[in-house]
Amino acid sequence: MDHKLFLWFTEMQTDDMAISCRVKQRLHEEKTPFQHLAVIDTEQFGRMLVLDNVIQTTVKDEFVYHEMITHVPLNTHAAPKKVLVVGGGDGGVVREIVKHRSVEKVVHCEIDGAVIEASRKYLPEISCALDHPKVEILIDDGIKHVRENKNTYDIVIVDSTDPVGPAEGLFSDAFYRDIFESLRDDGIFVAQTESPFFNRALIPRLYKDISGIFPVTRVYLGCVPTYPGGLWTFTMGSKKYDPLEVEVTGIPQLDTKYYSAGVHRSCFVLPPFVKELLEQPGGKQGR
Ligand code: SPD
Repeated sequence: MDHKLFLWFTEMQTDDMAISCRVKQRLHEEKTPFQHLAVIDTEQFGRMLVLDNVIQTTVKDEFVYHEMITHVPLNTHAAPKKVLVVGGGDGGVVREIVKHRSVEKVVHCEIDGAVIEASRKYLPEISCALDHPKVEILIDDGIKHVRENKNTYDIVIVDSTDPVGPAEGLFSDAFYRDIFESLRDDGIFVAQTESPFFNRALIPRLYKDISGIFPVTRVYLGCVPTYPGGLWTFTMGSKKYDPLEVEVTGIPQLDTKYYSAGVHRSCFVLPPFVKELLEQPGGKQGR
């Protein structure tokens, strides 16, 4: 009989639930000053970036997350020129931002340079815009950068890992206040805010913090198969523009696979169990 050894990567997504992917090849592994970093090639999702044993992005499903965290805020703003990305060392958000003609400058502030280097080498489809002439890469602490740059950005996108370890401070009220200050008068901020199934305490807490600072706060959804539960939330804080008031017929045709003018609208339609999360102490969604 012909036997073949199968190797599997398993992420414990909660204490009681895991995702497992059959591994074709282990491409890279290192311990950086901040985290354990691995790039593996899997049968189901292709090459995948894994930080501290948590799937960050895969070549097969990355487009959902990167398009949704980018185009929803950028198409809510009238003409975003200067954009800050905190985290997101794989470059997927940067790749989406440079599709916008109004953008003149992207500052990409990633604390762990090793993530950028590994992504350049093993995930070229995702990292391909990191050398774009509009992009400036800073290997620095995003919390410090935001604190030191007031009234500077039209859009701030926080593409973080989960709220444990190095990313914990990126989910704090103090950080959101500094982001508010770093934005221009009509600026918009968006962050990935985890799973409505498995982060049921976190989402209302973030919603309360952000809506205590920004006049307009909106939560929206995307579906990322490799993230716990698939359904994923993003939370937007805006000083002026409301994404629900965007004239969707004016949204430019971009080269996207998940985001569209219709999705710009539909992603804000929240199922009752998600709405209920936002109605916990912390107030209602909106202005
Ligand atoms: N549970 C994993 C959440 C990861 C969110 N950040 C992904 C980074 C992709 N650029």
